[in-house]
Amino acid sequence: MHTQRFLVAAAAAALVVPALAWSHPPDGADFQADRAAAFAEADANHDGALTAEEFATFEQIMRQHRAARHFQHADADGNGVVTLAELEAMRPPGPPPGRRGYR
Ligand SMILES: [Ca+2]
Ligand SMILES: [Ca+2]
Repeated sequence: MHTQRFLVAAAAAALVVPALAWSHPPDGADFQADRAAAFAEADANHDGALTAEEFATFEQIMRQHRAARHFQHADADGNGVVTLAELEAMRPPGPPPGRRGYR
């Protein structure tokens, strides 16, 4: 019955591998978590909806979160500061320079 035991172990391994892959969620999941956290933080009266004033706070928090994520991404060696070399080595998240602005 060694074969059966091997199959169980293989099945368990197949379940573990996708779980490990989730420990590094894609940016989309990060963004959703950020948005949920920012919403909760901005909803000052906790009624589950944002007034115009609360929405302005929400936007401000989202900007800060985005800046913090960009900073972490730019700080390649993780020493807490971003050098010009690190900025130059980093792939820009937006459109390439010279093609700024939206249509
Ligand atoms: Ca509210
Ligand atoms: Ca650095």
